[in-house]
Amino acid sequence: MNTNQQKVALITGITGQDGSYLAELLLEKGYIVHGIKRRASSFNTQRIDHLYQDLHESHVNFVLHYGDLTDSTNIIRIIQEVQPDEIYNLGAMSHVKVSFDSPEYVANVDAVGALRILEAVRILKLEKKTRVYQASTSELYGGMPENKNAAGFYDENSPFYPRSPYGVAKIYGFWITKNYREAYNMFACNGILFNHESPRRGETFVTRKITMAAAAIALGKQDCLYLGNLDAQRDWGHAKDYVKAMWLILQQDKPEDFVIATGQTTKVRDFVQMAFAHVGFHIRWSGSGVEEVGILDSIDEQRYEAATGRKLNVNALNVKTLNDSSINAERLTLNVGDVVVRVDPRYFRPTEVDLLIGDPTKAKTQLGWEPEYDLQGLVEDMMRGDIQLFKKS
Ligand code: NDP
Ligand code: GDR
Repeated sequence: MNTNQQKVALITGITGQDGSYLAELLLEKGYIVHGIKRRASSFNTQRIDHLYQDLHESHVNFVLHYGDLTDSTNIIRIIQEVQPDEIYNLGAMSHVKVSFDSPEYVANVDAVGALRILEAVRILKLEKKTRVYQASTSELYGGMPENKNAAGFYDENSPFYPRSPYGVAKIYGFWITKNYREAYNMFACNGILFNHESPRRGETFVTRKITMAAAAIALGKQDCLYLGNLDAQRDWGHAKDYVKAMWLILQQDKPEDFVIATGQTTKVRDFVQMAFAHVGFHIRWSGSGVEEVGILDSIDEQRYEAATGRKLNVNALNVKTLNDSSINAERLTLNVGDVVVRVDPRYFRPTEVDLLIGDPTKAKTQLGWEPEYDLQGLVEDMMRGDIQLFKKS
């Protein structure tokens, strides 16, 4: 702790979805928050710009450092300077599909990066002071049906079987964290978090891709959404709830690993329907395999207007979505019966994780963790965010 008794946290991956929510949470709790950001040729701090503080002010609670998880010297130097009470290692190349394209890089960042953090704490003799949270993932389970528990969930005792270079790299992160805990008595913990989303979710993850497309199509700015496997099932929660669990994990008396999940699983195609339903669009599926399409079956006019603040031009069966002359009229026409979702096999993965569903019982009983959002609340939060985004742009 520093002289003011304020706790000091260091977050890797602070510019990402979880890093930004966690930084907000820790600042609210009175922490001094340090974050590591990568140098990029364009701005990558949009999610945390509202937290920025001028370093010339007398007391600063939020400090960013340039750094990279592939660079041990820089990790050691930052940890030495910051002397954190808690490190949250959230930095990662986190896209499962992209990990098939850059497997060696993913191993370097997601696997060896976790080691670099732990080893820096050990080299600097901070084992007794610094607690480490490692961002582990439900991808470790790989969705193997035979590895679920008797009740049909993945829990802290379920065996792992990763199905991507990302999952394989993260399994190293999981085990090296556990090993440093056992070998050096470090307070190092894994949160095995199932998928969590938000209006700040990266735009190429499936939920955000869907909510952005549903908003854009409803506002006449996009014609069609192209997706991969519509039948994949995920246990989706809200990132705001999940960062609370990260913090709770590091506040326990003993270092342990926890599953964080909702205990519900939903198909990608059902998430599509929920997102479009927010703007009053009912989607009907037709065809099969790569030929399957989502067709606009009907529009609930009241819902459309309530969600978008715009009027529909209803014209018997010929329904126009928008009545806004400021937008290119050719792109505005959308008829009931039009295809708004198509399958594109380019989004299929060489090995897929078909179904994930987690059992959060240990987190609920031991941490007292309770999520505030259900899936409907998550979808609404994301849709509201994306409608605002497209109305502004
Ligand atoms: P994001 O992809 O939104 O954020 C990843 C962060 O890591 C970004 O700040 C990114 O920086 C940073 N990063 C990437 N490469 C490096 C590197 N070489 N050195 C330093 N930083 C780097 O992920 P989320 O916020 O969604 O996830 C946070 C963590 O939790 C990740 O480790 C992810 O694998 C894990 N996880 C996520 C789940 C989810 O559903 N969201 C579920 C389970 C685990 P930049 O902004 O510059 O790209
Ligand atoms: P995931 O998330 O791989 O579970 O990893 P993602 O949203 O990318 O995919 C979820 C499922 O949707 C299917 N899918 C598509 N996915 C993407 N990205 N784009 C598409 O067009 C598409 N169509 C269908 C996928 O095949 C998959 O089955 C996320 C990341 O945040 C990881 O970092 C984290 O560890 C895990 O969640 C838990």
